Amino acid sequence: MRRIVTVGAAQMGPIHRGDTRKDVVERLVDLLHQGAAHGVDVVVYPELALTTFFPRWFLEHIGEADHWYERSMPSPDTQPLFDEARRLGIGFCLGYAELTEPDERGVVHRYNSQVLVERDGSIVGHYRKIHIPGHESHEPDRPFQHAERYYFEPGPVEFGVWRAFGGLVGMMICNDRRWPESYRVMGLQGVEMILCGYNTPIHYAPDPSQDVLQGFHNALVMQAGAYQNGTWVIGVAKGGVEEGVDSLGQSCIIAPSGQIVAQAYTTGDELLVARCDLDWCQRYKNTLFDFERYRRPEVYSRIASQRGVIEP
Ligand code: CDT
Repeated sequence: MRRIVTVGAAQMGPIHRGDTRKDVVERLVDLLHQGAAHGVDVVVYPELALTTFFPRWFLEHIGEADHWYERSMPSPDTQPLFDEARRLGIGFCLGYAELTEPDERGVVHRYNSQVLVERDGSIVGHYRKIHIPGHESHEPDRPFQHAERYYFEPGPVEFGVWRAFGGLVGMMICNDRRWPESYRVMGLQGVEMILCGYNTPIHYAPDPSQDVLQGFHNALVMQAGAYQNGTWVIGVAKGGVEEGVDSLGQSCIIAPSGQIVAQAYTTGDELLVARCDLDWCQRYKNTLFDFERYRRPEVYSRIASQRGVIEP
């Protein structure tokens, strides 16, 4: 019996500042219903799928941003999505801003998170974004901010892989997809499908020559990560012009061969569907990327011990 997982990549168009959670959850449920019509097993939503991409604004008092975060998952506003998904027998992966309870020192933590839910409604995994891009303080020369490093702490736990949908499923969020270590840490746990939501502004203020290459770089990193680890990669955007900022669409479903098997053709709410054969991963994991046979961890020590460049 081949292990086929039918995936719905639920790209979203813009979410504006005035949109309520109820408005947004209705859109998520609509995409879920589209998935049900295609017989999907799991629907993958973007990074920060419940709100506008608020790190584009810098609020002097971070507590004023708390309304953009969820204090629990499911939260009261997302419960209808959990209920409908369970009724339909469809799993999902949802990106959201997480505000924790105070820890033992009375400190709350803010993470850019994703939750993975099985077809029976149980939460199988929770991931907190590890690579946080952008800047920590207000940068007045930018046309818009990318203050993720102000709004989110980096996730403290390494990339995980969970048993779900009959296979081995991992998660990453947006900027994580640009780092080969993200894929490899999951590859070393046998990952067969990586779920990745993203918000990628077209304009990159530190080097605008990259603007025209956003789509190329998006595909480049995810195709390479899929191939080099013999895994499916599902990349799902929140695209389009949101509060005046244009963001990349081009959500895609990538096979373990590195080939794109489905790609969004709009920048709005759009569901891509693909039947993903998890057993196809073994063609790569057992041959060119047979890690046990060919990897040389004894000469890779810098990868895990050194952060920046040390020139010879
Ligand atoms: N959300 C996110 O991580 N976006 C980044 C934008 C580039 S860094 C300002 C990304 O890697 O797509």
